[in-house]
Amino acid sequence: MKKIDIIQHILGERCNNIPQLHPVTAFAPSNIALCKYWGKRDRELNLPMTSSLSISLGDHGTHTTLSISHDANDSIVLNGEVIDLSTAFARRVIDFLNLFRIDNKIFFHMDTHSTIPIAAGLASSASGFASLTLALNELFQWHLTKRDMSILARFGSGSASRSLWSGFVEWQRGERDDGMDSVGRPLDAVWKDLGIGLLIVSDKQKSVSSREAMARTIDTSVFYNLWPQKVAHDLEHIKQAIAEYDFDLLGKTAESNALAMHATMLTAWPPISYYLPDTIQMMQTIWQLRADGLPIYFTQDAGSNLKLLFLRSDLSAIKSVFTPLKIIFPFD
Ligand code: 2P0
Repeated sequence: MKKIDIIQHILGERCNNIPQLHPVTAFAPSNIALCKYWGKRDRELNLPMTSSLSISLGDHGTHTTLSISHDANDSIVLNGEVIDLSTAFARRVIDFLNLFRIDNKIFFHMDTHSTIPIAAGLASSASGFASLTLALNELFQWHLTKRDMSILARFGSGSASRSLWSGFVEWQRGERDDGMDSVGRPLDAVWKDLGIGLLIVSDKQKSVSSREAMARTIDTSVFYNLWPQKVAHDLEHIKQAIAEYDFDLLGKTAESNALAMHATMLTAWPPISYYLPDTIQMMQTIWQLRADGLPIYFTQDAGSNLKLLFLRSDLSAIKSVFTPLKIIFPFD
């Protein structure tokens, strides 16, 4: 199954819509998975092996302005800097835009700006491709539902399918080979006191992309077989925790899920580790604080930085231990 066939199916006659002449701007939030997406069942369509569940980061994310270019090529500006079109970042954006050119005659100018510090490892592809999809929807006046846009955003990056909504979002695995049922779905829940802290351990670029790490894990780790079982268990507990505002259940499940994901990578070959010595040090600090009675948990993605989970009532205690710390209350 090809992406272009799915796009034609979703857009129908709208494939030929003439783009607006003025620039359009769209915003999508970054998201942090509490139950991770780790592994694809279809690498062309970015279809996941399992469902996943995230929390969006309020007004922290990516603003993308898109217009039709008068030049005979695309141009990309990222956080005020013109990007060389031969870079991996530009190639990925251009490959995505290639899916939406009418008769290959249209070129785009994309100006994208992240409100999350790049060092946080969260200026990620998720909010980037979600905001680009929203901008395309506006530019071409497709009037798509968010559900359909989550399918298109997924073609840029799997986790982008969760960045179309605020709050808690489940990306449902789906069963179909064409992925028409592999979509984001917002949960009807507000948790005002839930806090997220971005703990920067290193701002260095990771050496293995998450895309490569997922593929290598599936291909070589004997532990990967256990991952779908782990996710099924964790998803159920995270949904229960959200429904009952049970912070300890939420934190425990999210932390354990992240550790299990990293365990599958450590047992891949060649092995993959996103841990730096300071990552381990911070984890031990968190475990000690918890043993001392402070309810604080972490999650970790495909990078060395940690994301803390805590309640608003513990904000000052947490700030006194971790500096500098970027604090976000996703429902404020
Ligand atoms: C997640 N990650 O659920 C997981 C946890 C990283 C670790 O989704 O290949 O950039 O573009 O579909 O979405 C990062 O992977 O990968 C990611 P592709 P993506 O947030």
